[in-house]
Amino acid sequence: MAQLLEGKTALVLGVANKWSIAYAISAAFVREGASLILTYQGERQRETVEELGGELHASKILPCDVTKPEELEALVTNLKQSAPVIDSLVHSIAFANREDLSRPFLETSRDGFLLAQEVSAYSLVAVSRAIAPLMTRGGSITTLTYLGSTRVVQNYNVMGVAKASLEACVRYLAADMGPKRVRVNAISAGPIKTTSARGVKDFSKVLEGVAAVAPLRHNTETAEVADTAAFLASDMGRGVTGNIVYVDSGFQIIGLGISD
Ligand code: 1JT
Repeated sequence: MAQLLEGKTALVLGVANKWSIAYAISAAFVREGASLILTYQGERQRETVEELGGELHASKILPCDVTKPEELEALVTNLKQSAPVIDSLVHSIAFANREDLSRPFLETSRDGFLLAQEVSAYSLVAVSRAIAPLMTRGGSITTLTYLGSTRVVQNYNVMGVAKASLEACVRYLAADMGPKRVRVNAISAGPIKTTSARGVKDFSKVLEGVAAVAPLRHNTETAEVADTAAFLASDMGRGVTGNIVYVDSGFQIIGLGISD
C-alpha cells in the first residue's frame, strides 16, 4: 500500500517514553514513510528519547524545553542547517502541578494556572511561530487535547482551562497560517493511561467508566490517535484545518451513558 507521508519530514515534540502518545505518532509517521526529528525536554529525558529515536531511525534528536525561548531558537538554527523544510509538526506537550489536578478547581493558584497555560497552550504558539519559516511547502501542525476543555471533568481542573485555551489557539493559528497552506488541528483523545495520567486520582475508574458507555465500548489506544495524526499530516487531510478531531471511541456524543 502507498505510504501516506512519503517524502515528508516531521518534527515531533513530546516523546517522553514508549507509552507517550507522541511515540505512537512517531512510529505511525515512520511507518508511513516520513523522516522523523524528535525533541526531548531536559537532560533527564535525553537518554530515553535517544534510544527510542534510534529504534525509529530518527534523523535528529534535539533538546527543546518549550518554556525557554533560547532553546527554541537553537532548535530552529539547527534545523535550518540540516532539515531546511518541515512538513509536519506534532505538539504533544502539557503540564500542570499534581495538586491542581486533585484539589477543588476553586483553589487553583495563580502560579499553577499560569504554568499550565504556558506549557500546555502558549507553547503551541511559540513553536508554531518558530517553525513556520521552515514550513515552506505548506504542511500540518497537530496538537493533543482532551474533552475537559469544553465539559467539566472531575479533577481535570486547570488542565481543562489550559486545553480550552489550546483549542482556541488552534483556531487562531489556523486562520493566520492558512494562507501559507499550513493547517492547524487538534486531536481530542479519550483518556489513555500514559505516564502523565498514571498519578491521576481514580484514573482507572475513569477508564472503566468511559469504556462502559462509549459507542465503541473500549478505551482509546495510542495507535488510534497516531493513525488520525498520520491522516491529518498527510495530503489526505488537505481540506481540514482549525478542527478538533475526536478520537475517543465516540464518547463525546453521549449525553447520559447507562452501562450494560
Ligand atoms: C496532564 C496530565 C495533561 C494528565 C493528562 C493531561 N491530559 C490528559 N491527561 C490525562 C487525564 C487526566 C485526568 C482526566 C482524564 C485524563 C497530568 C499532569 C500534566 C498534564 O480526568 C478524567 C485528570
